Amino acid sequence: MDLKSRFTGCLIGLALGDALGAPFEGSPSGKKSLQYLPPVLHYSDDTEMSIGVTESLIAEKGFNPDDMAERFYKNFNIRRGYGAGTISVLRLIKKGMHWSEANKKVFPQGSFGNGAAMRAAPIGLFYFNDSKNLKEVTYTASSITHDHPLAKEGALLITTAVSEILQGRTKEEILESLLHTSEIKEYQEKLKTVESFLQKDITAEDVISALGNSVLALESVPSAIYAFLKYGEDYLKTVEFCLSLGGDTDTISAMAGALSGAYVGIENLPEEFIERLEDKDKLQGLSLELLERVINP
Ligand code: RVK
Ligand code: MG
Repeated sequence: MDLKSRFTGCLIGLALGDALGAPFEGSPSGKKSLQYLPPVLHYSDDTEMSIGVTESLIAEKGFNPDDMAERFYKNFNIRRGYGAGTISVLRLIKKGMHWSEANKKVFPQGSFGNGAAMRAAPIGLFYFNDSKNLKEVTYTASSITHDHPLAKEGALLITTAVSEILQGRTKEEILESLLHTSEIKEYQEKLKTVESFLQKDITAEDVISALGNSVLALESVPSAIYAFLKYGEDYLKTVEFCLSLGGDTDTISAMAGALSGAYVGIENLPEEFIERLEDKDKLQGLSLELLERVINP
């Protein structure tokens, strides 16, 4: 599959997962109907911040944390449903405080919310062939708002998965690589649970109790990875499983949707929903510009 299809599939897959999940945020577990959604599918903070990450990588021809931080607050629209900690950090940065100071003002050890992992996929795209920079950039880009190791590690799992997908790896190889990536015990244990869940018949309730469905990185990134590894060759099935978890549905399905979208390519995403996705042309354009920067640095 060509890189164009994977880059676009990843960014549109993220935004569509976010937009399909947003109406069900905070819901209880159980199957959700996609029949009665509004005509335009609006995305949330997950996509708004992913746009900031992508625009920054394009404009700076690579990673510049100060530029990325500036784009985060310039793009910031409070109606998109940001986490409380991130709202405060972005406001401090806007007032002129450097991000490396602002990121410790709300939570002294940094946030361990999933707000860094939800926007990390474009970093995985940009550095898919550059494992040396992938880790460092993922950590620092996370730190802008989420300085806690659990938040940074969650983001690294997402960028690593994206880069493995772009390299054409099988799902078995991707899981193997993730098991080696994680240096944090809590993530290692959850990924081993993911591995064992893939061998059995597992319900949404099992995933919620063992892996989680909350706004915390440790309680959502492993669930998104499970959804991708279980259902990833079928984008809509992947998203529908994420929605059935309830809780932080938009972010879990944004993360799993980015992975599935990169895996199957844009041609295999559901057209009837993409047509209704807010800013779909802008997102497609950004993904192609990002690829152009990778090919012609
Ligand atoms: C609603 C104690 C901490 C913590 C720490 C808790 C949006 C806080 C997005 C915090 C995302 C929340 C989702 C989320 C998350 C984090 N000590 N508690 N060190 N670190 N928490 O505010 O950008 O959906 O209760 O940084 O990660 O779409 O408010 O937000 O799905 O986790 O919220 O962490 O977004 P934040 P975020
Ligand atoms: Mg959101």
